[in-house]
Amino acid sequence: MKTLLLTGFEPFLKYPVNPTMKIAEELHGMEIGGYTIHSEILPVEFSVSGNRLVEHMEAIKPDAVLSLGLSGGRFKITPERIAINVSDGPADNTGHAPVDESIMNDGADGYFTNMPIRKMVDAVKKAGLPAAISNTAGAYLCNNVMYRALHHAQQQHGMLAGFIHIPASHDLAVEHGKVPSWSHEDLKRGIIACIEVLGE
Ligand code: PCA
Repeated sequence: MKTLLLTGFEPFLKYPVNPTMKIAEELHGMEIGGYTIHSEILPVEFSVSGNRLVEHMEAIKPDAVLSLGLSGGRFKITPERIAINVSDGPADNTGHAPVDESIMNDGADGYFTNMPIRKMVDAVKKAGLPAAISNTAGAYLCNNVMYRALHHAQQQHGMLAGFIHIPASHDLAVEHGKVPSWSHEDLKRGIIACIEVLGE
């Protein structure tokens, strides 16, 4: 059985709930598509999140690493195509707001995911849920973590790495008041459909 490192994020900015956290926690220990899921929750801190993810990759030595992030306002499940070597955006959970910083001075400008994102999108749609490939993960923590995972995975031959942004859950939308939302069960079903593709 292969191992999949699955990560979710803590709440951040104006989002008091992060649905990726609950999905990651609930899938921990499950077997999906030939992978045993090992979940970890990442902080939303530029100086910590990427390093923490790489530490988990080194400790767990997974065959694949898939990170989940909330994209409040999106209304589909969106596997990301590319991570760029930029950190720029609003304050993280420590108050740090980078402006036009590089993630890694010696890193490539960008990395394409090596996960089968087209097949993931098709599988989510087949499960009756809206999905699309996203061509930008932004320049905030999600892009940061995706970039670090792909940078590290390149040195571990054959390791798959990818990122999926998901919409708000209903419980977040009730508290937030102004984001489109999905049920937690549908979000989780969509992510399971994506992971099943990895086993094909
Ligand atoms: N979403 C943020 C960071 C944490 C999260 O869940 C992002 O899209 O960058």
